[in-house]
Amino acid sequence: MSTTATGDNEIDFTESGRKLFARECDFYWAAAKKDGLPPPRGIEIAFAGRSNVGKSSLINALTNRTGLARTSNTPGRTQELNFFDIAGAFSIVDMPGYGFAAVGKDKVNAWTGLIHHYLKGRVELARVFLLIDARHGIKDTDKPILDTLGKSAVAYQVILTKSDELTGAERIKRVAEVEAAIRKNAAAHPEIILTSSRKNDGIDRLRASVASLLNDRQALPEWAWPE
Ligand SMILES: Nc1nc2c(ncn2[C@@H]2O[C@H](COP(=O)(O)OP(=O)(O)O)[C@@H](O)[C@H]2O)c(=O)[nH]1
Ligand SMILES: [Mg+2]
Repeated sequence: MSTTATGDNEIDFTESGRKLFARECDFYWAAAKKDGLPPPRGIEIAFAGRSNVGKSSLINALTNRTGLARTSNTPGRTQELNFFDIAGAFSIVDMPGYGFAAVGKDKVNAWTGLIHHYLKGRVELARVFLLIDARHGIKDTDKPILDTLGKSAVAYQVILTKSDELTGAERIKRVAEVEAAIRKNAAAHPEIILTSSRKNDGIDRLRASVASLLNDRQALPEWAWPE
């Protein structure tokens, strides 16, 4: 359950989150270069993470689609920032996966440049969901993006993926470890969400977190307001 404190009351955004993601989702823009970003049309929420972390699978699970974001077994295939309109309410931005060694260095530098440019300068960007594979935790390849997020004004929230691969005890240990690692960073949202796209675990919680964020920004459409 994701809640927002409003005086004495806690609002439950679970149903709001479900409604938000049950409507149309449409791809509308791909940006491969810094000067190729779309004209602003409202709040953007970006998904970032290492190649193969399960980002496309998570976006598909969130939106109840099978092929919205392309999932593949070939790491490093998504090379642009892909923008999706969610119910006319906000945009999801699927960022290129980083940390994939088998592509050329020039290409890696170009992607890194684009990612960092977007994270640092985009006014519409309300939050970055930073995906971390629950099996591995935070790795050295995650450090550059953590540094950038720490320096930019945008808040980020860690989402652990593939939780189905861990036992209950391993999950608890991993969450505690990642919490400890980000605790000192003011830009980090303290709540870590454990997810499995495969088992549909944590998906409602993530949707609720998005609804709560939109609500904070006065951008939650009336049709998705909590009852
Ligand atoms: N066990 C498990 N595997 C997953 C899950 N989500 C994705 N995967 C697998 O991880 C690989 C990469 O997934 P993909 O969504 O394409 O990752 P991306 O490169 O970050 O977009 C694929 O083989 C998926 O089947 C999950 O929730 N659990
Ligand atoms: Mg992908």
